[in-house]
Order: sequence, then structure tokens, then C-alpha cells
Amino acid sequence: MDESLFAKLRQGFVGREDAVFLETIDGRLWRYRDLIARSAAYARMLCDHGLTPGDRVAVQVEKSPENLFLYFGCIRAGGVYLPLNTAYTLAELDYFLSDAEPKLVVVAPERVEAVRARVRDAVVLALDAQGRGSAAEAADAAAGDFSDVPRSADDLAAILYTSGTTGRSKGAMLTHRNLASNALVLKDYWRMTAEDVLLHALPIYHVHGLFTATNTLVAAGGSMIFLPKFDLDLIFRFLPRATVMMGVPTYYTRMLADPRLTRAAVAHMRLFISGSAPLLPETFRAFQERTGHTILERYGMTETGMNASNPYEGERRPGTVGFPLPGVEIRITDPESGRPLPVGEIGMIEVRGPNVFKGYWRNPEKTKAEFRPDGFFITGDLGRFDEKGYLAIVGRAKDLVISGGLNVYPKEVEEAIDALPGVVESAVIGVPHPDFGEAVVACVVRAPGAAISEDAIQRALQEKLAAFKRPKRILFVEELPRNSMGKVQKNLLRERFRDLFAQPPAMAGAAS
Ligand code: MLC
Ligand code: AMP
Repeated sequence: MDESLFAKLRQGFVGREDAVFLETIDGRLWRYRDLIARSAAYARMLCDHGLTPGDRVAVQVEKSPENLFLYFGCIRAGGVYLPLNTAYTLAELDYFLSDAEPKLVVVAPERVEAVRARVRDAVVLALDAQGRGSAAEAADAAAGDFSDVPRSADDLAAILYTSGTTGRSKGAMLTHRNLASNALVLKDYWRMTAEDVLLHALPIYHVHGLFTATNTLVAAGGSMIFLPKFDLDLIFRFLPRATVMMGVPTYYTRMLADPRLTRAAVAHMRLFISGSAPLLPETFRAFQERTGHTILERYGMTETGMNASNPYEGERRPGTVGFPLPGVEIRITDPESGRPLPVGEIGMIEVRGPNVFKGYWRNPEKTKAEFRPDGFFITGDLGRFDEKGYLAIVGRAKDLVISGGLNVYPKEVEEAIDALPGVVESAVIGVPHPDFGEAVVACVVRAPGAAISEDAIQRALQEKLAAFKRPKRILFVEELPRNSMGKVQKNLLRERFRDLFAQPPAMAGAAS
């Protein structure tokens, strides 16, 4: 039997091919039959360019319907889809391209030449924000029927890179089973139906916007209003026609800071979902008071898709991520010994289920280190179950900053800063921020007599790091606090600079 993700999602709209799949802000409509035809054209185009099952297709392009058709086309052709954040610099791209060895790379037209010079054997095609470029033209030329390449549940559908606390980024290998099981479970858990209209404002190079939002919507056969990005004017323009929205907490704090967020504006809405970063209980309550809607918070990861969710019916508890999803097992263990802990105690969150990835791409050591022998994945998040079975995430054992729902690995930023002349060392931390939840801040020790400025460091980082990773502030310190083992005590730095972005109480929750 064909276990392909697309074959499973197709059940959501079979017999309803005339229903609207997607609408863009200029009012253009794509129906499910267009999704079938256009993804078939991309699948054929990929095969014509030599794609064979299991080959990677790396894609770094702006959000557009064509980008989605390329994604589904890749899945249908048996390829492995590898989406990349559009903010990544060419220097950052280098690593992904050499590690994943894609057969095809699709990038913005202005990057084609530079990427061609970097990959020896790959075909490089273009796609712009309007969905135009050599990739789209090749798909036009390949239009026609396509017989999907059958896949088994364990075959790879996608690789998404996620950085580690040490060393380079790791490619999380996601199978057809991982993606299909998560989409089908979420469709039921969140009561998604063909009647739903999803307001889609997320980027589509991460799990949240691509899998949690898009796959789940398609599994339900619903339609979506596809915004190019999160933009408050667009949100308030289209909210009155939507029924569901998914976002990171920053979306909700920005909406709350806007007077257009009223009960009338959300009268047509059925469900607001938050994830990717902690939703502050204040935000949860303020949203409830203002709109009458209780945001449903859930918990996921690149490696696992969605793990836990507050219930659709029943109490949604602020400060928690709800219950393990059907089919997903979650346990709390002692981080050192791995021994399961009793209810109420804080420990490592471990996850097992059909949603959990197959391992890290060409990295068996890391894979082995992050799984227990009985198949549980060690998430690096610390949590606790309460007496009613709700899971709360209380911290992270991994050194990671989550800024506006995007992960930043301090080590990567520290390495870039430490390499600069005049810098002795640095420590990068996350500091509470009213808009991004956490903001990246660098504490830098300069060499005696060195005059390197904040500006000079920022300029040097521009070439190396995507904008969202760059520190919002660089603070010069005399020395970094260390414990008796010589380890930098980041908790002391976080405490010291806790109020760096604090606002007067009247402004709390407003966008900066
Ligand atoms: C943009 N910038 C950010 C940033 N996004 N800086 C820190 N953190 C971010 N998240 C930079 C810009 O490059 C710019 O830099 C400056 O900040 C101001 O930009 P902006 O106009 O405010 O940014 P905006 O375009 O509004 O984007 C902010 C955002 C966006 C929050 C809307 O980042 C976003 O959509 N985030 C969602 C990310 C997401 O999908 N995460 C899910 C991961 S999956 P400069 O230097 O040019 O001024 C996952 C699993 C799970 O985690 O559970 O879901
Ligand atoms: P990523 O590697 O980008 O997939 O990020 C996954 C991480 O985001 C998780 O390991 C958590 O630390 C965090 N995360 C996701 N959802 C939530 C949530 N609802 N509350 C707190 N943290 C979350």
C-alpha cells in the first residue's frame, strides 16, 4: 500500500476537487484540483531534472503558492524536501548544501549564480516571491498527469535542519509516517473540517507553518487565506473571514497591542492556536478578556512535530501545553539517570510515537545520544505533569534562545563574535523581550586596549548570520562570571540583564 504523505492527505479532499484550497491577498483562488495539477507539474519537472526517490530538494524561497506546489510535488515524486529559512546568509547556506547534497536547489533568482558556484552536481533553479522563475517555467513545460511514486511509511519525506548545542546543525529526518500521523491526529484533535478557513501567516520553511498548519489543513480539506507574512494590517483585513489561526506568541502580543483586536473582529473565528515558544499566562488572559477566545497552546519540535496540546473541549490551562496527543507517549525523567519521575516533579521531557523522527541525517552518534534504548527521544526541554495530566514546560536543558518563535543557538553566535579581532570571549543569552518573548543579547569581553564597538561587531556579523540571530544588544563586560569548574554562569548574566528591555507597566505586552 502507498504510505505516501500526499496519498494520506488526499483523502481529505477526494471528491471535492472544486473546493477552494488557497486564496492569496489579491483575491486569486486555487482549488484542490489546481493543487493536484500544479504539484503534479512540479513532480514531473523534478523527475525530468533527474530526481530519483530519496534525493534531496533544497528550497530557500519566499512564501508563495508555487512554493507549496513545489513542496507537494517533491513529496509526490518521492523526493526529500529540505526547506531553508529565507534569512540565511550564503555563508550559512553553504553548510546545508554540502551536508545534505541535494540533487536540486531552488532559490531566489538573485541567488542562483552564487549557489551554482557552490554546488558541483546539483541543478539550481529559481523561484521568486511572485512564484515566477525557472522552476515555475520548468513546471509549466512539464504539465500533465503524474503517477505518484509509492513510498513506504518509513521513507524520508523531509529533512529540517535544527542546530545543536554543540557542533553544527543537524538534519532531522522526517518520514512519511511522521508527517502523515501528525496531520491526521491534529485534524481530529483540533476539529478541523472542510468548513474551516485557516488564516495562514507563518513562514513555510519550518514545522509550524508547513506541517502543523498546511498539512493539517489539507488533511481536513479546508481552505486557507495565505498571507505572504505576518502583518497586522493583513491579519485584521482577513480575520473576519477566517475560522482558525495558528501563530507564535509574538503574533498574539502584537495583535493585543493593536486597537483593532475587538470581539467583533474575531466574531467569525473558531480557534486560535499558539506554539513554538512559551505563551505567557498574561497574554493568554489578556486575549481571553479582550476577545472572549481562549488560545489553545500546544507543544512541538522540529524532530517530533506536535507532541502535546491543550484540549479542544475542556479546560485550556494557561502556562501548560495540555495532554500528550493520541498515540504520543510523554514521560518525565531524571536528566542524569533517565529514571522516570513521579507526577509533579520537574525533569526531562521524553517523547515516543509515530511523530518522532527517524534520526539525524548522516549523524548516527548524535542520533544515538538523543534517544533512550527504548525509543524515547530526549527533547532537551524540562517539564512537569500536574495532577490533572497537563504538561507544563518549565525550562530548557539545552542552551537555546527562542526569539519570536525562531531558535537561536548561543554557541553559533558566540563563535562568530569570538573570531573577531579585539574580542577575548563572549556569552550569548536570551533576555525577556516584550515583542520577541526572548531577545538575543551578547555579553562581550574586549582585549585590553581594544576599542571594537557594538557597531563594528554588528557589521561583522551581517555577512555571517541571519538577522534574527544577531544580538539585539551587545554589552561590554569586564569578565564573564564562571563557576568553580570554569563554566560560564549564564544564569547570572540573565539575572543581571533581566530588565534590559523592560517597559513601563502601561506598555507591557505592546510591540517594541
Ligand atoms: C525578524 N527579526 C527577528 C525575528 N524576525 N529578530 C528576532 N527574532 C525574530 N523572530 C529581525 C528582522 O530580520 C529585522 O532585523 C528586525 O528583527 C525587525 O523585524 P520585524 O519587522 O519586526 O520582523 P517581522 O518580519 O515582523 O518578523 C517577526 C515575526 C517572524 C515574529 C513575525 O519572526 C515570524 O513570523 N516568526 C515565526 C517563526 C516560526 O514560524 N517559528 C516556528 C518554528 S517551528 P533587521 O536587522 O533587518 O532590522 C517550531 C516547532 C513548533 O518551533 O513547535 O512549532
Ligand atoms: P524547534 O527546534 O525550532 O522545532 O523548536 C522546538 C522548541 O520550541 C522545543 O524544544 C521547545 O523548547 C520550544 N517550544 C515549542 N512549543 C512550545 C511551547 N508551547 N511552550 C514552550 N516552548 C515551546
